[in-house]
Amino acid sequence: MGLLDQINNPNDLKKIPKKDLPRLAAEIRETILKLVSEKGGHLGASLGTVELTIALHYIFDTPNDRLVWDTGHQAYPHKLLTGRREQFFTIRQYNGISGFLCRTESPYDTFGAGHAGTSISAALGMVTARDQLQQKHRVVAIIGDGAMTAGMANEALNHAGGLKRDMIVILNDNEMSISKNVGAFSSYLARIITNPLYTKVRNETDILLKQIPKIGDPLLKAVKQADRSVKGLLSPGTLFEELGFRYIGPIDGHRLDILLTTLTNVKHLSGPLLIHVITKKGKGYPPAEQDQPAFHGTGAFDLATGVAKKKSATKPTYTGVFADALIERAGLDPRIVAITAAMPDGTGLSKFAKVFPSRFYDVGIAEQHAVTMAAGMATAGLRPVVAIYSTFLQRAFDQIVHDVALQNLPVVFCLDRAGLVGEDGPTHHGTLDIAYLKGIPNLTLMAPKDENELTQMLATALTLDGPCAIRYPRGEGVGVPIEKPPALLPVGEGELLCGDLSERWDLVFFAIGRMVYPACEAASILTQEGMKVGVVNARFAKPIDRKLLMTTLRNTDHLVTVEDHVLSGGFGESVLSCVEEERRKGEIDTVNLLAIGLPDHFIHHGAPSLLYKECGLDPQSIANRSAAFCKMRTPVGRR
Ligand SMILES: Cc1ncc(C[n+]2csc(CCOP(=O)(O)OP(=O)(O)O)c2C)c(N)n1
Repeated sequence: MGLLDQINNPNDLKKIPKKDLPRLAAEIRETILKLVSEKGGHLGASLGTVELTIALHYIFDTPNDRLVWDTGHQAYPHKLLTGRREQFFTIRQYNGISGFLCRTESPYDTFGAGHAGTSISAALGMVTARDQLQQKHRVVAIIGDGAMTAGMANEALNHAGGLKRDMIVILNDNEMSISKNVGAFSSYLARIITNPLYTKVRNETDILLKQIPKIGDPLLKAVKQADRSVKGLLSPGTLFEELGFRYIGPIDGHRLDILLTTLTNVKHLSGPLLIHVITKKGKGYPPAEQDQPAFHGTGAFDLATGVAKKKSATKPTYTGVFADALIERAGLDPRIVAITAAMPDGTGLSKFAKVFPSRFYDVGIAEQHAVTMAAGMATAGLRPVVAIYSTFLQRAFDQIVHDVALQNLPVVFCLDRAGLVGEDGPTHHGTLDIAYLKGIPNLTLMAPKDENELTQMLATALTLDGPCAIRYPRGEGVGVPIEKPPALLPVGEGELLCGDLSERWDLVFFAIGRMVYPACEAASILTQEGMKVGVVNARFAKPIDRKLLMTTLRNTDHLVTVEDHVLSGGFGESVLSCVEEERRKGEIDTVNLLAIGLPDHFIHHGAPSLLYKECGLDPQSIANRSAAFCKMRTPVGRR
């Protein structure tokens, strides 16, 4: 029986002698590697936090002491040590445990996460609650150097340094975001790590720190004072200390002895502490250490070689098509620049960066800044394209409204991963963007039915004088040929895909984006059952093609909208309100309208096909619901 098999909770962990903990670390790594190589998942960050996680649960009294993990993708070792060993192999799968942190999953997951940069704010909230309720426990935020580039992490540091409450921030510094970390803060951390003089002082300070419980506070203060002044001389700066944190480190995050000693010694210190821990992404698995971006999140791979198992894609991905189309546009228009918020690979922009390095900006995990920076660029004559996943753009809502749309600036937002994304689950589904964007004046909102239309939409967006957003799904496109050059689309016009306007239909599908093809399939199922069905590709969620809507409504009594977005505030609601306005004007009679889309609850994780089926968005379900709707709403005499 291995050591890991004996651990059902952190109390079991504490029974393991310290000398055996490196063996436990090896077992945890082996288990994570087995899981991710077979099923895919987040690998690199979790391999990097193995020793840190063991040390934290070993020294702190979790869950009474609160560990607040940032982002959550590095928490596989935490899951293994906190009672989820047996479900571990279900991670990210339908009905399995989450790949991120989830309060409903375990009391050890003190705060849900998936988006980066939240941990210090959440931990500070817990600290203030603890103090107000006169409780006694430690609160520890664990945040990566990438997540530290997020605006809110800095807002929280600023607040915490000012409040001076007892809290610990562990900066898990592996010099990587998903790609290489960017920015001045990252360079600052790199200077701390690489300064040999400073490292020497740090080792001496470690020895002093070991004595801390015995020497008491006055001497500690003196030691820290001395340490601070020496650091001031030798290190590039004392940023954290100036912000009100005691800075401890940098320490080797793979040395359990150092981690255990440091955590034991600092556990009882008061005030805000920042422990700078150096780790390696992918630690212990050479392919992941060597290609850190590829093994951040990965599909199944061959453990011996690190080579991906996935059958190579047969169709181009939306991401890839977007990148190629943008490169082509940028070749024609030198004003075009591209911005990503720490997702150069995920958005496809790393390809753009290779072709146009001086026109590419990775701003770090700083979506708000990305949007306002784009607004500034647009005021000065550039044509910025901001590529941010639908879910992460939620952060920058006010910047889109206040800095871009209100000034009617020509910024193009490319929202990859719109709709249900699958295994990453509710933190990552892009199912709210139509709702948060459609109410913004001046903004045009499109969603392509396939990858060719994506290229047309991008080309069209870049001709507009105001802001525009294009939402498109994760993964492979439909496999249609891509026309070159892409045709420009008339703004606000959809297209009638099937159905003859000279005859009457039993129903018309008004579908948008990725749901257009499933609606066509549903239409052919119903046609085989003898119904007459029209299908419209709406293309625009804003403005809605009212003319086409009215034309089609003159041909039918039944309209069914289909979208991969929440119904509340979605495309169907916009269509409904157009129909209602026209009805009030007397333009049309009463229409039976059914909106098919996502329900008003958060959708869990799992393969996209399973999730879409569960939500009734597969072709057969769309057909069944629509047929039942028509039957129910058709007067008996006309059935
Ligand atoms: C708001 C937001 N933007 C982008 C992402 C995508 N993302 C997930 S992990 C990650 C990098 C995090 O880097 P770091 O905090 O250093 O953790 P590491 O993976 O290096 O351990 C990014 C950009 C996200 N989760 N949240």
